[in-house]
Amino acid sequence: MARKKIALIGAGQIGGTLAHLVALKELGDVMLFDIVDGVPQGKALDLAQSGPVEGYNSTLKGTSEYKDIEGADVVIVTAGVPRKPGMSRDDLLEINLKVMEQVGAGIAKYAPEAFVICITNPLDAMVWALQKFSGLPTNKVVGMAGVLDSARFRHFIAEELGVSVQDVTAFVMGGHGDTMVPLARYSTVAGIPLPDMVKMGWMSKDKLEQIIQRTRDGGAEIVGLLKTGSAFYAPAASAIEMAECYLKDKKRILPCAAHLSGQFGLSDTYVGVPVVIGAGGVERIVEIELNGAEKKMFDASVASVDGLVEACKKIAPKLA
Ligand code: A3D
Repeated sequence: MARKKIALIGAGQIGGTLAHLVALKELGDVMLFDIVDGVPQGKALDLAQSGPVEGYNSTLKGTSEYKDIEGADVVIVTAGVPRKPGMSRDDLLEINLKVMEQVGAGIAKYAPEAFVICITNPLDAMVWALQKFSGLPTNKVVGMAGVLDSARFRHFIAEELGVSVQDVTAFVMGGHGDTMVPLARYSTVAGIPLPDMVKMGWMSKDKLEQIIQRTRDGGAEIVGLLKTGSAFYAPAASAIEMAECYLKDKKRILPCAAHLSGQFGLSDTYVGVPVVIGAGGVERIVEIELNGAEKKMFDASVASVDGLVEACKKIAPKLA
């Protein structure tokens, strides 16, 4: 059986980390693409040379030509610009929308059968635009944000309670921005919902609220520390988890920016919701019940994503 082919569009901080993880996990061969000639080739060569040490057999190549992504099984898109301190994700919209147009055309021409995971910010609007520009089926184009936001929430909870991150599950829905919706009720420690952990005296309600806010600000905290770019290790690990679910038909339930057509009362919208990922891409959307307060937060988050999508339509009228 031939190895799977994984195309990584964007060979920056996340792209390089993705390539390393694909090789370490032997998920397939890597084609690293970037418009800056030399960077994808150099990173691919460096990573290939760690193969003999790490003991992986993946082939890693770099390119600046779309034809080299031909036949990719999975495409992960990080092309564009990241945030600098003081910038919001939304400030990236105009530049990254143009990038999505080029990337969408490249995927449509050379990898129309691929499962596409978008990471470029502002995430929900960019994945919406990428699906339109590429014309791929909506179940094959998905955005990575919820896995990362949930991982941040899980890390903070585990650290606070002094328990393993493995025993903490967390749920973050909505758009990937300041309005994201961490759902304490659906987040658990060994199956015990967080509000019950508060009742059991493991954590104060105030501490839980602080952690929820720190999760919302999780990206900005790292941008502030790094000063030259944004987070890349955890974003890459999160996208790899999604790719692995698809390639291995795992049917795990992960929060992803998925296309909604009627679910949660929304249509033609990409926003973070729990989905089943398997060989069919996004196979099912899990329509969990939200209480009044959660619904209010989710609606506000959707409204902010809608605003960005409207801005995309103004910049690129063919998306309207
Ligand atoms: P960076 O290291 O700058 O890499 C981006 C790469 O894209 C660079 O190597 C560029 O040369 C390349 N690029 C620019 N334009 C094009 C183009 N037209 N075609 C192909 N390649 C191009 O950034 P990064 O890897 O740190 O971040 C990449 C993106 O992910 C940014 O938009 C971030 O904001 C975003 N991001 C999203 C999350 C989410 O959770 C959704 C988290 C972290 C970063």
